[in-house]
Amino acid sequence: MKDYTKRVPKEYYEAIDNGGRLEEITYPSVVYCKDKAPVTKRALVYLPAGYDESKKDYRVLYLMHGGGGNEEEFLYGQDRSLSLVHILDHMIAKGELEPLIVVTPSFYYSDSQSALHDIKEAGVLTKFYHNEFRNDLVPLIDSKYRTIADRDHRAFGGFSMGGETTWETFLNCLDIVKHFAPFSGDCWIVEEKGGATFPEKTSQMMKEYLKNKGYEDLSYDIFAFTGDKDIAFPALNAQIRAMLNDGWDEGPDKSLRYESWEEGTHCYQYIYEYIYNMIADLF
Ligand code: FER
Repeated sequence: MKDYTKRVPKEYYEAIDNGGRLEEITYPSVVYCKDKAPVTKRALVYLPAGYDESKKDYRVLYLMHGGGGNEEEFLYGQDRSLSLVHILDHMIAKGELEPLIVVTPSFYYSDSQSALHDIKEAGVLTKFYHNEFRNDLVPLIDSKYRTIADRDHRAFGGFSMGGETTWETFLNCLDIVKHFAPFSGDCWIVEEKGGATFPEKTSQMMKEYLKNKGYEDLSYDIFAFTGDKDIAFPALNAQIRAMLNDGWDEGPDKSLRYESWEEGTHCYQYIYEYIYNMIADLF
């Protein structure tokens, strides 16, 4: 059994010379959950060290923030005191992680301020986000950057409401993404925090949903991670247990891995520990 309990080395939180760099992109989209009004969206793009000098194509990991967050949150934490960029730089420099592109978008849009503090409203945005991902963001990233533009080399992960977004992306975009990393967030296909209230029904409805989309034979790789002191633990844990009982980890090239970090709570400090431990295994 692989050990997923290693701590991020302290020095990985410091900047290195010749690390990767960030670009900010904006792109046209529409308000998919409401009136299809045009909006301009924003995302940050991490280009690993060597990107500019090489002619290589790179894998892409999309990472979605949680409720009340924004495009920067996943890279710097809720209070901006951390840096996932430094951790990635160190891992890549040490050869612990193949260089990759990381994209951090947002499910919020310019007029969605009320959803910043309303989890129900945020849940509508996370449910609809896959439209923007498929129609607007992925085509842009694949045209603007040197990506390996296929499902085997695309991953989507997210924290909390970004975990919910990850499950919705799994259900709706399995044809274009193979790897998924829901961190501390359950799937709200049945209802808000339905992973806790209706775990079996959540698992069954997800199966039905994939079947109706014609995705039931597609391979996938889900690596869920949370902490046992995380507010999302009861929901995600119950959902994953139900999914494992339902055989989601069985079948050709279908995998569902799940880890829970001792004492882990609902914040990026722990999410970075999870990423440090599992990202090289994700894809
Ligand atoms: C969950 C528990 C909490 C979850 C999301 C939250 C998507 C979000 C809490 C917040 O933003 O306040 O299981 O799953």
